[in-house]
Amino acid sequence: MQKRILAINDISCMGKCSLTVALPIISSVGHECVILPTALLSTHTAQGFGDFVSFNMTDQMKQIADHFERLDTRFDAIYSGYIVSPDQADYIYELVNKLADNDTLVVVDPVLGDNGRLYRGFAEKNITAIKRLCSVADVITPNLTEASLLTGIESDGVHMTREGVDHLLDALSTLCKKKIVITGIEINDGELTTAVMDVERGETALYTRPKISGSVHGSGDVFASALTALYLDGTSFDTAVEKALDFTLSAIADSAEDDDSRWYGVNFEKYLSGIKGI
Ligand code: PXL
Repeated sequence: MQKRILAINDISCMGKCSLTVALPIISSVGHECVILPTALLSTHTAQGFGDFVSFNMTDQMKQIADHFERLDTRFDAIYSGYIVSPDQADYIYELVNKLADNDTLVVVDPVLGDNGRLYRGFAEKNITAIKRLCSVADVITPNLTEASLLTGIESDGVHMTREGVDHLLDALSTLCKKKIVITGIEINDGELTTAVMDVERGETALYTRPKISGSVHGSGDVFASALTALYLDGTSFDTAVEKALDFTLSAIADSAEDDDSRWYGVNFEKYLSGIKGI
């Protein structure tokens, strides 16, 4: 039977991220992607596109989700990303509790910032609300900046020692008691590491690849969408992490040759057909 993922994220009309990335990636793995938009924006809020317009969709979300509840639709996974306000995060927390059963995979990408800084429009209250949401997740996927914001452990959002990474994972394991994936850590110069902790098993693994270029916007959304879809496909978690990583890195390598992609997003499209690997 085809699996169904509920993706709770914004629609940034231009600047590939959030739902415009989640939909094609989840579909390519073979799952149905049902969407619940948190906001409608002209572009993402990071630099590069100047003043954007943004429409908060919390009221519409509630009406849409009420309809889903009336239909009694079952979701194999719920995957959340960009959340506009603390109130919206609290609503999503309640919704996850209502819609998820014991077998529903809950993935929370705690989208808060990058390169050591909070995204525009976010403050301490957003961090507190996202922390609460992390407690209902089976998997959380912060980048290094987000891991620091969630734990209060300082970093520049790029560099961290090996011991520092262990410390961060331990601190995050008090927020999410299942699986933690921290992306984009430069432990050694010229390399980027993804750190994974299976809290229940007490196991940690690091996946290190050469650093390709400066950051390309939307990379985190590409990775989290691929990881959610691949893990739901039945692969082991470790394999899903590696496949999602290599898919994302192929797309980033492609983007590195394209000057526009810093803000227009990751060129993932031509890699979709190979997303499951061999
Ligand atoms: O890629 C994360 C993201 C998602 N959605 C919006 C954003 C960002 C990061 O800047 O602005 C609207």
